[in-house]
Amino acid sequence: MAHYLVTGGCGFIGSHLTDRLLADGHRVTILDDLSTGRIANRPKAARLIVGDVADPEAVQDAARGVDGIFHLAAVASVQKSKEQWTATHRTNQTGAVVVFDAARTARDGGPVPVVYASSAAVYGDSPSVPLGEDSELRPLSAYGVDKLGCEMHARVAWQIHGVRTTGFRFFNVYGPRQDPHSPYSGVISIFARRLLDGCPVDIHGDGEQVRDFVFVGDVVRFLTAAMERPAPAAAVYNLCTGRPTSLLMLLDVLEELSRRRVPRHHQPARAGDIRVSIGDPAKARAAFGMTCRVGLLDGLSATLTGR
Ligand code: NAD
Ligand code: UD2
Repeated sequence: MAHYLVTGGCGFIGSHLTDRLLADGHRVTILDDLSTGRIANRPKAARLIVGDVADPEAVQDAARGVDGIFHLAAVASVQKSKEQWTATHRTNQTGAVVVFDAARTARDGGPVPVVYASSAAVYGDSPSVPLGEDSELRPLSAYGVDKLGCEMHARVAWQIHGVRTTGFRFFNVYGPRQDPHSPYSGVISIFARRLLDGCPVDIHGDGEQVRDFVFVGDVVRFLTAAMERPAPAAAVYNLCTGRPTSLLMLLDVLEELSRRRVPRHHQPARAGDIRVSIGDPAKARAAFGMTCRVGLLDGLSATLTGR
């Protein structure tokens, strides 16, 4: 059994990943500053170090002796990267460099593999549909640029320092435990909570923007598979379903599932918002021999019931 470091392990995706790793019999150390993550998300069996992923000493200490690192700590909000440009850059890009650097000497002075979260935001307003890994990269936000920077530094980690890295461009991940109370959280968690509370929802723009929603359990399956079979070079894969859902369609389905209707308030579109984001899952399917298997109806039901 292995010992893994999970940065951001008290967050939405990181806590699901930690659950899986522990269930598989591994040891887990979490490094998290609890900025958006919650102690309550941490499985008791995981060791928690409260610290900043952009602090080299904290990360080196946390990584000492581990067999691999899952790097998920980040400011996950596109909107926040607009409001707090410098601070999010420090976490999102410097944090990744610090992690790759620590991975160089983590075990017996030698390198350990890193599996890390990139994002579909690297494509920005790329005109390709669906988006393949070779599509043009035209990030529209500081968040997207920083995630692209992570991928570039991952190449350095491999080519210069021999650290094997696998990056996943997550599309829009959803599921239980995604914080419904923060305006910076994912749209599904916000809409689901509002419906259950009978409150109006805000739709930014006309609601015809399209996303590729991925259930968190599927994300965890790809992350663990990548750690078991680390990529030989600094490979990057889409983590997506290939299925488009507009915001208005999403609301219709949520209303049907919850048997509730709420008023829809249209707000101005967010600056830097991507219009159409649909990924091509073919490269990841070929590499890992699997696909995202949770459909939107099942995933939304699980989200609404919190399971
Ligand atoms: P989240 O906010 O729930 O989790 C992020 C975690 O990182 C939190 O626990 C937070 O406290 C921690 N963190 C933030 N800044 C930190 C710092 N400076 N030092 C240490 N810990 C810090 O978000 P999430 O949705 O679970 O996102 C996980 C990863 O996936 C992020 O890298 C995010 O950019 C990426 N991602 C998420 C989505 C999505 O749809 N949720 C899509 C694409 C990429
Ligand atoms: C998500 C991820 C981000 C990133 C990207 C990948 C979150 C919080 N962000 O960004 O980490 O990697 O996917 O492409 O998970 N919206 C509303 N009303 C609301 C909230 C959102 O209309 O109350 C709209 C928003 O303007 C956008 C869409 O819903 O058009 C999705 O927004 P989001 O914040 O869930 O995710 P996104 O795609 O900006």
